[in-house]
Amino acid sequence: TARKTATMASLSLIVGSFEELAKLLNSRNGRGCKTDLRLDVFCEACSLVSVLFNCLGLAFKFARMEYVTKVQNLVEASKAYDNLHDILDMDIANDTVKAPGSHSRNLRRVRQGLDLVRALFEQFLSTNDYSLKEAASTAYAQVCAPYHSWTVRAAVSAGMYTLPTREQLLLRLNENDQSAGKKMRRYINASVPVIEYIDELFISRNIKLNW
Ligand code: 1PZ
Repeated sequence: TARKTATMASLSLIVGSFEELAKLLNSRNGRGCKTDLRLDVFCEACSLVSVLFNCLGLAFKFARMEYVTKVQNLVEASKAYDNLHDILDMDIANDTVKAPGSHSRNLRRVRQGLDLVRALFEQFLSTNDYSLKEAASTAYAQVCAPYHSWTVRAAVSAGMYTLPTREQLLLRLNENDQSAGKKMRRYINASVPVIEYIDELFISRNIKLNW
């Protein structure tokens, strides 16, 4: 079926696109300067990640919507702004960096999504004895919970009980323990420089990351 084909190579597609981003960030432009990350290229990689949410079941539909809507907002922004730093500079000029629905705020939230997946994969790889629920709970507590309201944290914690097993997740991703492990490790390595690059955009403009 279409859905099956769509999820077939999903992990490979995600990993490949983040490795491309990491490679771009490691390269220098013609003037020997660090390369800027283009918003449209970034959004394309981020869009692929949402496929993972299809494998987590109905309870995480809300989380998926939440993530997809914010990526979509950035896709819209990419029609007017070339690079990630352009939306920050624009929001700084308008004093709207943290304003609800602003591009910079959505960038911060999407960055949280990417980091959540990274933390989940770290937990998944750390031991075979961890259920997906335990791995996801730890990842969520590390990356997102500190910034979420009590209501959101309670809803997420209830949703954790509906997560599939490790085996079901691997099956839905069309992976086995070994193939998934390799790709998860590659995602971790490739996403770290992307996440650090985004953090540096905020920090270098004197914006703290405590929100
Ligand atoms: C693959 C990872 C599985 C682990 C499961 C953990 C599930 C996390 C559920 C997150 C629920 C998000 C609920 C909504 C939170 C919003 O209040 C905030 C603030 O939004 P704003 O006020 O700025 O409009 N949104 C966020 O913090 C965005 C967080 C995105 C995290 C979810 C994305 C996961 C993406 C990966 C897809 C697999």
